Amino acid sequence: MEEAPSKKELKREEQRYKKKMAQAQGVICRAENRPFDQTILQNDCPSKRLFVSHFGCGDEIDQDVITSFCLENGGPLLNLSIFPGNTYGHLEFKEEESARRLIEQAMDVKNCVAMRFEGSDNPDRIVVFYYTPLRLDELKISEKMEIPTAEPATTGIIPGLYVYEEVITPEEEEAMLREIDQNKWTKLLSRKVQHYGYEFKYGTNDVDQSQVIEPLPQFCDPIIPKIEHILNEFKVSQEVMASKEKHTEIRTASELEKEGDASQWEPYLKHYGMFDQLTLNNYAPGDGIPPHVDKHSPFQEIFMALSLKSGVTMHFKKGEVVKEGEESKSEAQRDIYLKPRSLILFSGEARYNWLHSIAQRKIDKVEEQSAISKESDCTMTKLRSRQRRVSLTFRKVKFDGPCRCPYPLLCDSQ
Ligand SMILES: O=C(O)CCC(=O)C(=O)O
Repeated sequence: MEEAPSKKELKREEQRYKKKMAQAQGVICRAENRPFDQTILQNDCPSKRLFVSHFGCGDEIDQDVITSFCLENGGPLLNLSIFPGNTYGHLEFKEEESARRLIEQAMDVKNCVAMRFEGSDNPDRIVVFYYTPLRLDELKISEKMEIPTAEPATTGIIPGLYVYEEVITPEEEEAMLREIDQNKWTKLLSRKVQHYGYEFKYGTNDVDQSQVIEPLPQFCDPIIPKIEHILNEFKVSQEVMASKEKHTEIRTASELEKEGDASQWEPYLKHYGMFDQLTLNNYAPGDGIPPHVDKHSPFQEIFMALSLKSGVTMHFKKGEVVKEGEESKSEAQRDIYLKPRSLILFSGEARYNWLHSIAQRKIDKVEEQSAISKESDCTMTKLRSRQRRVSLTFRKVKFDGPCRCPYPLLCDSQ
């Protein structure tokens, strides 16, 4: 049986808690640059919003431990935001009652709720909670982090964009990078590149079609069967293919199944063949790529990009919505977070009518549903530090004349 702590030990523990509390209050009030009583509320003035402080480095483990603690000791959460490199975060319960329950259950010292940080690498750590009247969007820390909030990448988030996660294992990812790094990187303004198959020509953004083609390099071996499997889902319309004047429509097998008749469609791969041009981009944290569409006429409709090592927010901006006899402009924009080892496939509107880019930043902000909370409306805002990211863009060179896509605004042929 564990011995009960002595009076002296309890006193020491209380002093330690008090010191942590005072430190946390000081850090929050200084960083928020507001008077104490507008920043932190006393325990007899409850609020459904709380500051949480002293949790460690603010990584995903911290976020999960704090989430579990809040759900168990409080109730359903609406949002929990922690910011890497900052020692405090902000959370909001659905109901004030939940915040009150957490404060009451875990209160050790007046005006302070402290939890032992079990699950972290430092189980001795004490985490402190305070009521606050401030909403997340009122915090100075949020302003400092003025970064667009990205949504997790999902299929259909933009028409024609498909997303496939964990297409390779972490071991395959490491092995690919080792091989890739044995080859020479060419330095551009804000990233480094390698090209395979046809050489990519910057300036005209196309390829030298007369150049002798090299097969895709061996380091692609783990991903090629996955790409084939994905491309096998795609079909092209025989009817439209027969007419050289029309844009070739593309559908997936499951879309055709829903629509009814698949007999007039043939496999995309059979018609166009496997990708034959590959561009590698190496981004250090802070690097990016300016807004662009992959030039329409030199490449077939479908292209794919694989992310290695780091996730990143990709910004998409819609060109123009083209309607018959009418010119209308749309400013539609999406920020989409691509996970490492995920593959995105561009087709249709996403390929032809949306510019994509990566902003030059070191941190991305992602809002996602909590995997821990059963509540479907509990969102977690996470700041993710970028690491080195290497992307592989697979394209198929096109020899059959100009592009006839229905999006002339961003088309080099129309
Ligand atoms: O890094 C990426 O995922 C995108 C690369 C890209 O847009 C390009 O190579 O044109």
